[in-house]
Amino acid sequence: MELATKSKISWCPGCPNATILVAYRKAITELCAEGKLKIENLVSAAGIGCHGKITDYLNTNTFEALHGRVVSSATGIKVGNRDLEVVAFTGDGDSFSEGFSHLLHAAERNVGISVFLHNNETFALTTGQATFLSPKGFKGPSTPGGDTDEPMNPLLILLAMGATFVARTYALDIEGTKRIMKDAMNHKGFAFVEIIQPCITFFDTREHFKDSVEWLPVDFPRQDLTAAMNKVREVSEKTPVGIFYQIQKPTFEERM
Ligand SMILES: Cc1ncc(C[n+]2csc(CCOP(=O)(O)OP(=O)(O)O)c2C)c(N)n1
Repeated sequence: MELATKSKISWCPGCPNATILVAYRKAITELCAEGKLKIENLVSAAGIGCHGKITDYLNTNTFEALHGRVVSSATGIKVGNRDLEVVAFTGDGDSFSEGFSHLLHAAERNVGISVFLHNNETFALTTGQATFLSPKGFKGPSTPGGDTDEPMNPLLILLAMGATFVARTYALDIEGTKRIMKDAMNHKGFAFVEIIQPCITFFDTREHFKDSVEWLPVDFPRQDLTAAMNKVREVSEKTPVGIFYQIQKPTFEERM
């Protein structure tokens, strides 16, 4: 199965968007080999931004949405044909600044799609402005004196909205990212994965994350909402990755 296209990769050399692409291609290949996915049933959708170029490099069905509208577009695709496996790639600007309400309502309704957030904590394609996920003090063209806001906590918000699968991974850990992507795509219901994706040009956090990322213990109580909320709120030197929460509930398309 050839998942590459003829398009020339135009991300900055070394950009972790490319490792997300590799992890996703591996996830698709393995899911197809395991008989859990038919390639003709897969739709890879993306929003606008550097992350959105991923659809150019994927020989699957693809959909490029307007800025901030990938989750609502993916919802429409899923509701239109429930046999499809729909994956929505988004950026922190794309879903937490521009298209926030669409994301919240899809989680609340438990739409059966997977949302993969490339969290580089900045609007990268437009040269590094602050988003609502940028840390306090973040300096960029829109905040030359430093962002005065505290960042939102994306996983806490998704847990509060009722997402039935909530996970985090690190883009430069290709095997770990692939594993989480497969689990998300196998999940029946709304799966949200924050992928920490350092922007090597406008906000290079690789030094910080290379030592701080730490997998959750295997016995982490995944069905305990309070435990998940406490874990994603923890402030420490370490950044926990793994599946924080997973439960089963009727999906939006089932209830329709
Ligand atoms: C409605 C609308 N507003 C603004 C823009 C300009 N714009 C294009 S890409 C982009 C930044 C995207 O940032 P993010 O979603 O975080 O993705 P990244 O580039 O970091 O992957 C913006 C603001 C647009 N295309 N459409």
